[in-house]
Amino acid sequence: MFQSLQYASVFLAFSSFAVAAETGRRAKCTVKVVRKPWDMLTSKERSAYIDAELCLMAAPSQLNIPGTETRWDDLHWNHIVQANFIHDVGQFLPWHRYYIAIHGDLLRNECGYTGPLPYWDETADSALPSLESASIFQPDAFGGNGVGSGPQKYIADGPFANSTLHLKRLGVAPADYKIYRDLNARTLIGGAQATIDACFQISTYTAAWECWAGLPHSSGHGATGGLMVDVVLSPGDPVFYLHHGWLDAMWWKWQSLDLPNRLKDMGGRNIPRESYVGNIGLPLPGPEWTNHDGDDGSVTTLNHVLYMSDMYPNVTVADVMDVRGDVVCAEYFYNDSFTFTMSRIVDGIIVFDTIIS
Ligand SMILES: *[C@@H]1O[C@H](CO)[C@@H](O)[C@H](O)[C@H]1NC(C)=O
Ligand SMILES: *[C@@H]1O[C@H](CO)[C@@H](O)[C@H](O)[C@H]1NC(C)=O
Ligand SMILES: *[C@@H]1O[C@H](CO)[C@@H](O)[C@H](O)[C@H]1NC(C)=O
Ligand SMILES: [Cu+2]
Repeated sequence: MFQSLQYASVFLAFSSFAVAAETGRRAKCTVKVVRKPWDMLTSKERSAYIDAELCLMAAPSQLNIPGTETRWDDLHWNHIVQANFIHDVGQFLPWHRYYIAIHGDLLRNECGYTGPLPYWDETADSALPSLESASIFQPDAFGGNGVGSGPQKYIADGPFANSTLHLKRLGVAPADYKIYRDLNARTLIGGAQATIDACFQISTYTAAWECWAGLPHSSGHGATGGLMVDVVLSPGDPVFYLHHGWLDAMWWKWQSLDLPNRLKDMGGRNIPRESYVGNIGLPLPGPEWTNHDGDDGSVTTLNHVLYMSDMYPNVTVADVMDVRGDVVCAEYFYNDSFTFTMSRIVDGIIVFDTIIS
């Protein structure tokens, strides 16, 4: 039996399609924001993306939170303040979907970026002998490995070598610090085809989210190392958005295998395991979160509230289940070996529908 995947699509080697300049978050989604692997961006798009990231790091903070100096800090804050509530729980994938969407919105709305949003094709890079040769870790991309012999190896090349972060974990006084990394190719094994195929085999969200949150998620953090292995502070490294972009692309591909069911399939605990938060040095979330989570019981539902401080309004999990909807308004392009059999034109882009046996 054949199942038509209406929206799985592939980017063709044509680079001359237009991308909408602005897509309002709460406006109707008319022209979707294209998301694709970093290597599929043109060199002009890549440098425009880097410039927009630097713009966010230079733009003044608009949140009234002690220690925030830049827009980058504002974004960082959202992850820091609820790190013990957005990991190891059912809202892990939807929350991070919303988070990377608002990051993309800030780039577009506040820093004039009009190109595609890149993600890290970790399946391609999982075969590399060393991450030092990965395109994203080159000096014209996100810079390379951290250097030095201290416990924190600060990156020394690339556009973010001098970027200054300010926020630390809750309860630790804000202070200037730089981005640190410790590349480790071996740990990118979580992107390997066999590993992600195991997650694609699972048919319910309740089981699948734990699979995606396992090796595929943890290995991108571990492979980048340094700041990226700090569960609280990891979004300080701009590579975070490429890693979570990839994870979100995988979740969407998984959803696309059975859209009628998987656009509504939610679940998982809504309070993390005590051992999990204990391991990352955090307390269990208190009533400031649990009293407003939108769920009646202990299971994450479509009503679960996704919170982004005052930067963006609260939405629910239901609002982000479809990446083509008004909140996310995205279209994913994949570099893979699906069989493409039919084509059609959507918003000026040639899209190949997929037939899977
Ligand atoms: C597509 O994936 C293949 C195999 O993983 C890789 O060799 C190639 O560089 C990728 N192409 C792009 C443009 O990302
Ligand atoms: C970072 O600062 C050093 C020392 O001032 C300078 O040589 C280098 O060009 C700067 N790099 C970037 C990307 O701004
Ligand atoms: C948004 O969510 C937060 C955290 O759950 C909650 O404290 C706040 O009251 C919510 N805001 C609105 C307007 O519902
Ligand atoms: Cu996170």
